[in-house]
Amino acid sequence: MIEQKSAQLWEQSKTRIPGGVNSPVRAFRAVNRIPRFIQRAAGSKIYDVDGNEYIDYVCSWGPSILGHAVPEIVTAVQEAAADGLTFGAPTEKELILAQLVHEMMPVMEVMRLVNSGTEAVMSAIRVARGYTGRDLIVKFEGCYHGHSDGMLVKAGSGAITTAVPDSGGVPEGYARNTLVAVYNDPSSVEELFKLHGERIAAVIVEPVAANMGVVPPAPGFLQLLRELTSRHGSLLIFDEVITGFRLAPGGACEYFGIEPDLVTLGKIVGGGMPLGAYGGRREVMKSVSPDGTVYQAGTLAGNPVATAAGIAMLRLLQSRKSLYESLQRRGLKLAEAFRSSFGDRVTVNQIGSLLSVFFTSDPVTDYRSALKSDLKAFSKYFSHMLDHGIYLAPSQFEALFISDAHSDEDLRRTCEVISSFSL
Ligand code: HOZ
Repeated sequence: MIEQKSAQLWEQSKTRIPGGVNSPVRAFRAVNRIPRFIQRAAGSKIYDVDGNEYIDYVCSWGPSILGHAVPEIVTAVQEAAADGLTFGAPTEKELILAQLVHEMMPVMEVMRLVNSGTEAVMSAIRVARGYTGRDLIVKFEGCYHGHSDGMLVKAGSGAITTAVPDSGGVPEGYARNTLVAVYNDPSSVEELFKLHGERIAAVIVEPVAANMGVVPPAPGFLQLLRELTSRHGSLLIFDEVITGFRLAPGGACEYFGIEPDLVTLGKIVGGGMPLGAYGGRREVMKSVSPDGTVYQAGTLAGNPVATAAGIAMLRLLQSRKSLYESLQRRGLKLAEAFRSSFGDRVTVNQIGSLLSVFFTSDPVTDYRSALKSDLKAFSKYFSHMLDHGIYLAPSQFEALFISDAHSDEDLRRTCEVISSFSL
């Protein structure tokens, strides 16, 4: 496979951009390969600058659930752009998008549009603190909630991949307000509430952890979080940056039948454009300025082009009634292919259109069990897939995303490449 242009661009980019990339995992460091510089994408395929075609299972880390360059979304973007790129003033589109989000996720009674998942989480946490008058936040080892200071404590995603789960540059004072529990371990959360219950503003969780690889919640775990937070007057925040509109039209809230107090959304709510949102119970969101004292603002918040893409995306999702069953069918098919080809050398976690193959025979239920994976084996598998035209996240600790654009032929080819791999 030719990778000459990617290699050149990467070398040049390293002189101006740390690691040559604008987000660490993209450097392919964990898999020791040259990152692909992407030229364009369409449907299920992504094309690099050397002219290679790949079946893409990164899907821009989630939002391309309908595939790339969906005509309705592209047209919405073009039309909105022709009317002006940014106003720093309210538009009707923001209201339409907020109403659509509420229809699909009723728990989002009131919401703010922001620019990314990181911003959504940072703001939701501030609201939780402002509303409760408390400082402490509980997060889970290996869960990733963007790169704001307080969330880079035992963080997942690129933070595990690059071996800095506790980032440099985070003042100890910030980190001290973040308590860390073990995903899927009720006693670890109960213990924190026993010790600090009256000081905990919120528990934030990825309802399906997808940044230590995919780790679904054990039965009853999310219910326990709901029950404990309610009992102690703390808020429950679902970080649905990955699960929102992906697991079900109403995300994990609908899938698991749980109503958190606040929800955070990222990329997918903007149809793949830079947009995020946070929101939830009206009473809690009353804390946000100018109605309340919690300050959060931004010229690009609710940007008209991103909002137009979000509206187009959510309308499409609403119109495709069998989308989620069909994504689940494809998820099961790939999971089965991995299990039958790799046997008990791997553990495959799959839920709907999210999947991870862990190179360990033990069950993966939390951060520590995910860390038992054989990273050399992962790297070999990644290279095999890449060299055969299958584009996967370059880290053991990320998800494989399936989209509606993945055709039967794409799946057949993917299964063929999987079965030709030997460790
Ligand atoms: N941390 C992101 C995935 N969970 C990676 C984002 C990117 O590189 O675009």
